[in-house]
Amino acid sequence: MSLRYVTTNEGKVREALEYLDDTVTQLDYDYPEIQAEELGPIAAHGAREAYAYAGEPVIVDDAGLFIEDLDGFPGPYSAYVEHTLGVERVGKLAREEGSLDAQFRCVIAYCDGEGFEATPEPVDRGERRGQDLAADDRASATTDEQVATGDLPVKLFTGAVPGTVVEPRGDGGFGYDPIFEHDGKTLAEMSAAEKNAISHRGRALAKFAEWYAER
Ligand code: ITT
Repeated sequence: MSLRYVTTNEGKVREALEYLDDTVTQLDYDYPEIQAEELGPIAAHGAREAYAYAGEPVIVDDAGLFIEDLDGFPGPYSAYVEHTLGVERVGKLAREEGSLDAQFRCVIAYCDGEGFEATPEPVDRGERRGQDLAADDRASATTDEQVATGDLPVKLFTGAVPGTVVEPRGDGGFGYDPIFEHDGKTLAEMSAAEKNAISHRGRALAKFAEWYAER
């Protein structure tokens, strides 16, 4: 059965190829995202939307930079902040504020319309709209699809890497890589393999790949 990696971000796909075989292909679809403080529910909702769109098994990948010294900013708003403020200006904050401890986090969310055996990895069961909502609420859900996909289980795989926000260095990777330093190097100064070996995405994908091989 084929698996689609649903993302608009080719940088993510390049990294994922080290963990997933070539039956996995990118589906360049910008699924609707909800707002939440944690990446898990955002990724789970996105996986349901992506599955409804693709009609075949999907993973989505939601990631964010959480600067601990700034109460987790920009966290789930990382894409918005990259596109508005820009990565260089987030790096400048580091110069002004001194060293900023941070974490990069990633959640890989898998949905294929089926249920899951219990494993240590959590399952998001959504709002269970179809069963729990009153008839009036169900009627007001915007589409039948929302009612149909709202309670699909989604399996979540998380990964995180600690680091420090610094002024930009290096020209590899993508997004916030030039300003995220781990163990003396920014992620943009690492080769793809070096980044994968320590990164939030690499850790989440390694867990996913092991589980998926058994499925
Ligand atoms: P999709 O939602 O289509 O997958 P996106 O780029 O919008 O693509 P996210 O919402 O997960 O993806 O990304 C959050 C932000 O974090 C965005 O600005 C990315 O460029 C950035 N980002 C994600 N993974 C990263 C990584 O490994 N290194 C540096 N920046 C990363």
